Amino acid sequence: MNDRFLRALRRQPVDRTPIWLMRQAGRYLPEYRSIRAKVKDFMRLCKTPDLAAEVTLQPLQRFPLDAAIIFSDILTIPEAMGMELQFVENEGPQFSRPIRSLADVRALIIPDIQEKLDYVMAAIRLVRQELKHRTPLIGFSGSPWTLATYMIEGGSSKTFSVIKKWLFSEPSGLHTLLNLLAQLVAEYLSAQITAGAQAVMVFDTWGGVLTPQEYAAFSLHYMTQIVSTLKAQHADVPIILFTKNGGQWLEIIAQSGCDAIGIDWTTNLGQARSRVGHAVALQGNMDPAVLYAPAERIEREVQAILSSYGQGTGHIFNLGHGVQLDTPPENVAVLVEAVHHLSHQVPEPME
Ligand code: 1CP
Repeated sequence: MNDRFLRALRRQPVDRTPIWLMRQAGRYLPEYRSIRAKVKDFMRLCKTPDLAAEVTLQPLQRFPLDAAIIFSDILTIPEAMGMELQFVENEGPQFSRPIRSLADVRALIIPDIQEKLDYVMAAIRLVRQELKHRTPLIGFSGSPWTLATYMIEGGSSKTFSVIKKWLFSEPSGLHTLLNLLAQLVAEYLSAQITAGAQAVMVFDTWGGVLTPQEYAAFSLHYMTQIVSTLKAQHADVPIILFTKNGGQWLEIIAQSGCDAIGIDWTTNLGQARSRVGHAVALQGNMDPAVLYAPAERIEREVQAILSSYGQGTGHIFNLGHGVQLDTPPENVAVLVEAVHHLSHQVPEPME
């Protein structure tokens, strides 16, 4: 079995740096677009396990990646809580009735995750059957804070003014929601692990819009709660936390008990490594826009990132955020190939 992704997460010796990409399945792949042409409703695709499994495997058929990530979305949880969700073409997700008060929070359904989100577990079981032991499968969720931004703003936001107004004027209502979400996210990730996910990742896409103090209290606090719950149930399953724009908080994120931290391109990887020491592995951090460049430029960037991390295990190559939808697939092939070639390293002695 190709376990270099799991080994790097545990900071065990590897023959070369493992690579997978956030949003490795999606619109930049013609085979994904052809499925989407048939299944117009994005949530329908997520809720049909055969199709979700097929889409999960598409990038692995094209590129020799070291991990698969289950095809789904972070907004499955709010939808299971009774919030009506629509994906509007080119505008992203929209909730028809966003949460605007404590009464709205109290009116949310507390779903039986196993039952309501069984379609995700079914897709995970299918992918594991297909993959056998070829590559590990990652399960994921949004962070409580990131989920709350969509639930309260009603969709994507640039200013986050509705949720921030709530945060600064009536924080206890927001904490009630975040607490509930933390419990559900832990339950959801635990169910994904039971279904076959071999590592899990929490996407805190919008934690980086907070002040340091509010980041600790409204985002990291709840992710730490999730890590503790999961570690009590599945001690051996690695957990990756990714706060986009969270580079200044690596030291406190590392104290959450997670196994790895995802970092974006605004943080220097080598400096990040010296700041966290041996506490955690690091995942990242190429700017997805490098994939618009000619092959030589992509290769140069791969070399720079690998050199920045330096010798030894504990690095999982990835982008600093998802693959952009107008990325040429050939350039992804160049990237994966470059990581394979350039990262051969002498294994460190066994600990
Ligand atoms: O086909 C389409 O047009 C739908 C586009 C799309 C895709 C491909 C959406 C809608 N979600 C997904 C899949 C998805 N979403 C994955 C698949 C696994 C993979 O290959 O990586 C994952 C991990 C997500 C997670 C997700 N959804 C996040 C966190 C990660 C990130 O990119 O920051 C967020 C914020 C979402 C919300 C969401 N869902 C879809 C879109 C377009 C968005 C983002 C909207 C925004 O920018 O606010």
